[in-house]
Formats: sequence, C-alpha cells, structure tokens
Amino acid sequence: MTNRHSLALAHIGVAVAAFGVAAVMGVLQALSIADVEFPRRSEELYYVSMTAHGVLMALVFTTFFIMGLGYVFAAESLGRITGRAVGWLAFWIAAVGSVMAAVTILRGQSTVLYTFYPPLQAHPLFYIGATLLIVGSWLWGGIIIASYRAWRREHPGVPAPLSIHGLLASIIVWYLATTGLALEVVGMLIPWSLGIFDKVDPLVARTYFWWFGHPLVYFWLLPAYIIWYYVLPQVAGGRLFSDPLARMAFILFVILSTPVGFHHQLADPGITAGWKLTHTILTYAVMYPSFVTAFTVIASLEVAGRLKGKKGLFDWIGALPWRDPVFSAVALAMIAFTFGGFGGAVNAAYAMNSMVHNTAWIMGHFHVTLGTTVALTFMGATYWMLPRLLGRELRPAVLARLQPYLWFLAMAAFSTSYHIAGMRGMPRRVYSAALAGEQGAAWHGLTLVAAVGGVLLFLSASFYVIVVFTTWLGGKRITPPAFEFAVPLLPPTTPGVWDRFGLWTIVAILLVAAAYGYPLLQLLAHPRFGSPPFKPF
Ligand code: HEM
Ligand SMILES: [Cu+2]
Repeated sequence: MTNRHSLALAHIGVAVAAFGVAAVMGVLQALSIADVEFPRRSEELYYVSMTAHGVLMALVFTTFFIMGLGYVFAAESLGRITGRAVGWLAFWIAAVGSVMAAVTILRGQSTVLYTFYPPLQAHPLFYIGATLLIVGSWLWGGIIIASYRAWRREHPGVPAPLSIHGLLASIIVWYLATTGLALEVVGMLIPWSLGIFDKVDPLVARTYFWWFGHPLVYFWLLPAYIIWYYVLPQVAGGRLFSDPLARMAFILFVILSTPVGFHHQLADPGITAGWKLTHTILTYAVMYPSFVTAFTVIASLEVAGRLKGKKGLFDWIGALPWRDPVFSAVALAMIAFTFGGFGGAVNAAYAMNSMVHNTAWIMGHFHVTLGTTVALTFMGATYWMLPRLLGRELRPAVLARLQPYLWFLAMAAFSTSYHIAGMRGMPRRVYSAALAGEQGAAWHGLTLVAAVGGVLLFLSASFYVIVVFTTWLGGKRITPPAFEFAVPLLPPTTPGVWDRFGLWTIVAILLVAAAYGYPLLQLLAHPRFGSPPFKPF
C-alpha cells in the first residue's frame, strides 16, 4: 500500500470487519430471545455469541474506528502524523490483542460478556488481549499528542483546529478512563485468572470497571461529536454556529465524564447513598454539554438551510441534503440521540433506575445510543472518508443511500420493543423470553417485533459492509475530493480559556480523585472475603 492514508485505512478495515462479524451474532441473539429456532441454537452459543458481539462492537469496532479517524484528522488538520512507524506498531499490538481475545471467546473459554464481571472468569489471554488493545490505543493517543505538539511549535498563538481540539479531549477522557480499567485488569483479573490469587472481590472490580465504563461512552461519543460539529454543517452547506460553544462542550466532557460511574452501580451494596447521589448529580451535569451540542449543531444546519434561501420556521429542514448518505446517516444518528438521552436521564435517576435496572430496557437504550448515535455517525463518517481516502466513488450508491434509513427504522422497531419489554420486567441477557412461562408469553410479541428489527438491522449492516468493501476494491476512480471542514460564523483568533488543556486535565484528575478516592478506600477497608472463579460452560 502506497496510499498516504494507509495507516488510517488499515484501522478502518479492521473496524468494519469486526462490525460485520458482530452483526451476524447480533441477529442470532435477537432470534434466540424471541424463541425462533435456527440450526445449532443453544444456551452456550447464545452467551458465547453475546460476549463476542459486545466485545467486537463496543470495544474493537469503536476503538479501531476512532484510531483511524484520529489519523485522518491529524493528517488533514495538522498536516502530519508524527511517529508513523509507532502507529503501525500500535496497530499490530491492538490487532493481535483483539484476535487473542476473540479467539478465546469463540473457543468458549471466555464467556464473560463484554462487562467481564468477576466472579465470571475468562481465559488469561482474554484479559491480556484486551489489555493489548488498550496499550495500542495509548500509543495512538501519544502519536496524536506528539503530532499536535509539533504543529503547535510551528503555529504559536492560534487555537487548535476544532477536530484536534475534540480529539485531544477524547484522548484525555480515554487516559482517565483506562486508568480504572488497568487497575482492574492488571491489578486483579490477570493475576486471578493465572491462579496467582485464588479469590477476587467482585465489588471492587465492578467499581474499577465503571470508573472506566462510563467515560468509555464519551470516548465513543466525542469523535462522533467532532463529525457533528465540524463535518456535518459543511456537508449540508452551512457554517458552524459557534466555535467557542463547541470548544466549551469538549472541555466539559474532559472534566465531567469520569466522576459519574456509580450511576451504573445504584443497585450495588457497599457504596453509600451519598456517593451514589453525588455521581447522579454529576451525571445530570454531564448532560449539559450534550444539550449545547444539540443546540449548536441544529443551529448550524439551520444556517445551511437559510443560505439556500429558506425563510420559514421549518422549511430549511427540507432543504438539507437528505439523499446524501453522509448527511442522512449523521443526521439520523443525531435524531436517535434525543431518544437515547431521554432514556439515559431515566437510567440515571435513582428511583426510576430500579424499574429498569438490568432489564431489556438497558439494551434498548444502548442500541439507540452506542448502536445508533455513535455507530450510525461512524457509518456516515465512513461514507465521507472513503472517497477521499481511496479516490473512489461509493458503490453501490443505492445501497449506501438506503442503508442509514433502514438502520434507523429497524432500530426503532428493535429498540422500542425492548424498552417496553424492559418496563414489563423482562431481564436482559436471557436466552429465551419464552422460558419464563406465562410471564414470558407477555413478552413474546415484543421480542418478535425486536427480532424482525434485528433481521432488518442485519440487512442494513450488510449493506454497509458491502458498500465499504465494494468501494474499496472496485469503486469508480475519481480525483479524491478534498477534506473540508465547517467554518465557524465567527472564526476564533486567539486561544481562550477552553484551549487550556493542561489546566482542565488537572481539574479532571482532581475530580476523579474526589469522586473515587474515599469510596474506594471504604471498599478496600471493609472485611473482604472474595469469590472463587465461576465458569458457566
Ligand atoms: C446488526 C445489528 C445489531 C443487532 C441485531 C444487535 C442485537 C443485539 C442483541 C439481541 C443483544 C443481546 C442483548 C441481551 O440479550 O441482553 C445485543 C447486545 C449488545 N449489543 Fe447489539 N446489536 C446490533 C448492533 C450493535 C451495535 C452497532 C453495537 C455497538 C456499536 C452493539 C452493542 C451491543 C452490546 C455492547 C451488547 C451487550 C452485550 C452484553 O450484554 O454483554 N450492538 N445486541
Ligand atoms: Cu454511564
């Protein structure tokens, strides 16, 4: 490969391949839950497949895609990737780690679901593989930071391009998040799986996991927000409504995305109500930058419609390029987030959480947020990048055009039915809703609708994978279009308070220390008994 974007392309290729494999598993799970028979259906296959689906989608697809996107932004906005050779090393470390983890899952030795809560125990190579994926991503973050610093030396006194501002925010969030994960995996799970410790404390492990698990969602979301702020208005023919608001939003995520993890542990013992409440309040605070994002991006799109001469209250919406898959994918992803955000506010509320905790509602929720807001944005970003990276036209164009709409409609069926089933008490992660007797009969219709949604989602996923690989191998050659980014209505001239990354990182570290220090000390000081490992199959 002589393409100057080969590093980015390699990452995107792995991401799309992981997505494709995981999509097959997703549809099998949806059928199984609805009690639809298919060859070799079994409990074991269901849990093996769900572990693979969750890990490949939530960890491999997202991380590789974000790394690829980061290299594109560094090359285009900074004009450089400092340490390309290290970039390839990081790619191979992450790829080998992902394959190691995937193989132990598919061999049935790591059926621990993507949250890998102990005392469920996986094969040591699962934990080591996951660690390597993270190590690769750490090196990637270092390369982006090094590229930024080299650019900075040549451009003193100007604010970083917005894509890089957002990317640096994502990387800081990622380093803060993965510190928790490293404490859990390296400090507890790897030695335990190797037999060095015979017991592990599930509560401490879960606390480290959610220290990682919530900012993880912002590590997915912030790169999507970069596309919303910086690419979408340009694709629509508009301007970025406000540059400082965008910069502020990214910094608020740096500060607020981590000290909120207890909202996943509202039902866990051993953490006092006061700390749970503190994290809940911070969770509501971290919704604010998302509201700012929705406002700014929609205003930017309105500018696009106005520039096309629309004067009415809503007629500018029809003037947007809904037939362009880059636009439709990203815009539908944003619409999905209004539902996702609503559900998230329910999950975070102490009392309402107890109605939906660990029910099918949760998987309805994260398929609209991660599975649509993030994933559909990444699909739109793929359609934006591929012609520019490869110098080829998207092909087959009609599949690319249909794919985002099909995903959106299929997800509406899939996710809405699981939300309702969850409110009727259906647990998540169940092999077959029909097993629950009479109660299950009440869920069965909903799970069937969800299964139809799952099949259509799979169809849409196949369209995406087909478009990516057909374009890559056989798309019509064109002069690559330029990477163009949205221009703010009022471009910034000097760096402001939101450009002070060093300061905000310190604030973020202090907040994490405050939010986790004392509760963790309490947990570690309790008399602790620990649990021996369990392997369900
Ligand atoms: C073809 C499209 C998809 C289908 C049909 C599908 C279907 C499913 C089903 C049926 C489950 C099982 C939930 C349960 O029993 O509790 C599941 C779990 C999950 N899915 Fe998807 N999904 C799809 C796409 C995605 C995407 C795009 C993502 C993220 C990028 C994603 C992330 C997850 C995660 C993290 C889990 C949780 C696994 C666990 O509980 O350990 N899915 N999916
Ligand atoms: Cu969370």
